Amino acid sequence: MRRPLVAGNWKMNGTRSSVAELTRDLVRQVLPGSVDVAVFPSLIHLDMAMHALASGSISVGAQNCAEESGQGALTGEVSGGQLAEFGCRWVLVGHSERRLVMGESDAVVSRKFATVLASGMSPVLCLGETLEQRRSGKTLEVVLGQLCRIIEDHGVAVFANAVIAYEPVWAIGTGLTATPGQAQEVHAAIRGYLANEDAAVAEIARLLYGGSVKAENAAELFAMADIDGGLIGGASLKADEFGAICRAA
Ligand code: G2H
Repeated sequence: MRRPLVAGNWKMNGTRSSVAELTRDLVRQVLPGSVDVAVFPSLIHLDMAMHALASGSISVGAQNCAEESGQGALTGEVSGGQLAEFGCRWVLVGHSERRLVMGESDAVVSRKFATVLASGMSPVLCLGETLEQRRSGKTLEVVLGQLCRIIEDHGVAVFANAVIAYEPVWAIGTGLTATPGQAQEVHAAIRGYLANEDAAVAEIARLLYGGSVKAENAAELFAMADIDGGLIGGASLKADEFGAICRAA
């Protein structure tokens, strides 16, 4: 019933020539009509990617945005309004690399989430625990705590227009993937948490899994009841593999 979404997070990768090659090869992929597909290039490659992908069904999002939606004196920042006007449909919010490396707090993530929505785009809210937190049995406390902050600030109804990506930090770029059972357990807890607030919203909210998803493990992850697609990092930089992941959704 929920339409799957497969999103490719290119992170800080790519050159003009590699992006030209990747987008050319993505356009040639046979993608299922039943799946939404999106890519998230670096800001400097957004324009190239949008033009190259314009003829197909792949939408484009940004990996980050400022907390503000307008324009003004904020050197180096790009606002939600600017990204929306540029043609972005989605923005990643709260990716663990930004939480842990850039020090983005739950408060910052919450303000960015609101800005993305107010600008007319859909946030992809990333949640996830570190290895230490998992080992000390705090996975659900951490993940649901991150989610709770957004619901407290903005209400649960926002998840009719926002996507959640569960990405265990220990599985990101490490080659370690959560087993389908481990991922499903957390996804079910996220959906259950949403359902306690609003059953209808919980039913339509799309929950993606991210963390070393590859062509070889995508199908078994996507077969889980509460996994509605994936947020794909490294494997999204290879058009053939990304296409195969999309076809597994
Ligand atoms: C998790 C994921 C994409 P990777 O960050 O967001 O990256 O698939 O490389 O683990």
